[in-house]
Amino acid sequence: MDFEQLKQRFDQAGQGHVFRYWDELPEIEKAGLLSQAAEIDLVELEGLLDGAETGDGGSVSDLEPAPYIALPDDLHGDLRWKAARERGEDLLRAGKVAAFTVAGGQGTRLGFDGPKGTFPVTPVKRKPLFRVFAEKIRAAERVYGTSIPWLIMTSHANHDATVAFLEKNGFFGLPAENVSFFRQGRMPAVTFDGKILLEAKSSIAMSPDGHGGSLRAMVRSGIFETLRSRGIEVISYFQVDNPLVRVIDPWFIGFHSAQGSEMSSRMIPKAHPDEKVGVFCTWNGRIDVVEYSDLPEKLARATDGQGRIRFNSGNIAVHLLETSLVERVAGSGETLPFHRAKKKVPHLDDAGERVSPSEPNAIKFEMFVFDAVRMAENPLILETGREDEFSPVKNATGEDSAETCLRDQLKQFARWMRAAGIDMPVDENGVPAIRIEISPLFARDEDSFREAWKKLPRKPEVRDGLYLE
Ligand code: UD2
Repeated sequence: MDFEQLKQRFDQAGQGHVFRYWDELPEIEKAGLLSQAAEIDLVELEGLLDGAETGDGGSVSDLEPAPYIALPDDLHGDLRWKAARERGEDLLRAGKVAAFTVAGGQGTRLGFDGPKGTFPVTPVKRKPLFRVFAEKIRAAERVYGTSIPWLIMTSHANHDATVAFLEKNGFFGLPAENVSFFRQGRMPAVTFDGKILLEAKSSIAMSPDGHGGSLRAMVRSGIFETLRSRGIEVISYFQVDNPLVRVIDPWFIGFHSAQGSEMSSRMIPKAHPDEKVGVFCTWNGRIDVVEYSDLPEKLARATDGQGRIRFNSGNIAVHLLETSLVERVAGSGETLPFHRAKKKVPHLDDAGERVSPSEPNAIKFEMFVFDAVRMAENPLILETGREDEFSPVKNATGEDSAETCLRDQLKQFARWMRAAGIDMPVDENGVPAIRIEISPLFARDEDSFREAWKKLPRKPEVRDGLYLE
């Protein structure tokens, strides 16, 4: 679309000010501004400004905790879990599963300069998050004799750096043709009265449209079509910040498939009422996720008859998405709702001066992938162990930091080793005194560790810095 056409559209939508400085811009900056403006769907934006489409609303008084399938006491003795595992393994062998990492976030809280997936996270080798996931995928490929495509969603800000990092590292052993990247969409920030903000004379204040934007970005990029043509049916979705995640989980895939679920989610019992995870609820007869910031304090603190947290079902952002759901939600019919957040957005004022506000001055729009749960047929929620699957790196210090994540990895490795009969002293919290690391290529869980250890012809000395691959 050329400038005149775009300008006319923006004028009609009451957003013509975006081109206020057009005449004074050098050609190259004009091109940049045009391309940003062309990215904006003015009809969608107008709908949002009218409040027609929003993730808010409804009455929380109708919320009930959502039902879920609990972890059995004896995972191996439980026939239902065994059958699920076998079913999941069949789907994996048949090549029906892809892995998908959302890595478009800005990682502001961590204060790390670079894409979060490049953050060194493991105790001995200091492997970056992306390498941990790549090794988990390679391990599953080996076990199931299959090929698992890996999709990575980036943002405009981190796309080039992310691609360059994986290329430089040879995709950590995965075939290049099996790793695909796509950029997520963006939305403009608007003032409280709906005017698009400029961050510079030639640039609109745009920001990522949330991990929920991943579904339509996947379709728009053409990668979804490629997945379909490869026969993929299930997309295993996880966040870039959690190295403990079971990237490929046969139990989960099996339960998902047996129930004919279009979207399944792993849950953990919340550690405490203020833990920053969304909660699975039933709302108006459908399963839904209420984000922690939206759950009224009274409900967050409510307990059941036995003193346990009533809204207990924490969302760790590990989902399985059926391709049929992605197609529907990312298509032209139903779309995920946008959530609004009031933010401080630096911008140009009326005089063309740049201001950095000290109070929220603008609205940003984001979609959340978990809103797809309520659009899914037969959604399923499956419990998992926190210690097995969830220790995200979000903050520079304190809860969910690099330090807590390191400790949780060490605890997991020590647990596997002790279960295999190895002498591994730990403190009262289960943390070993020495640094050890087990590559996903050596073992994926307690059982595969026991097997792999048994097979080792010469057992290595258990000492600080032990690394098993
Ligand atoms: C998210 C969930 C929370 C819980 C928690 C578990 C939301 C709103 N909340 O909290 O309920 O499940 O995770 O760890 O999701 N991302 C993008 N593009 C974006 C924004 C985020 O790719 O535009 C990615 C980001 O790279 C990360 C993930 O989404 O992998 C989560 O983002 P976050 O760190 O902002 O979410 P958080 O910690 O508030």
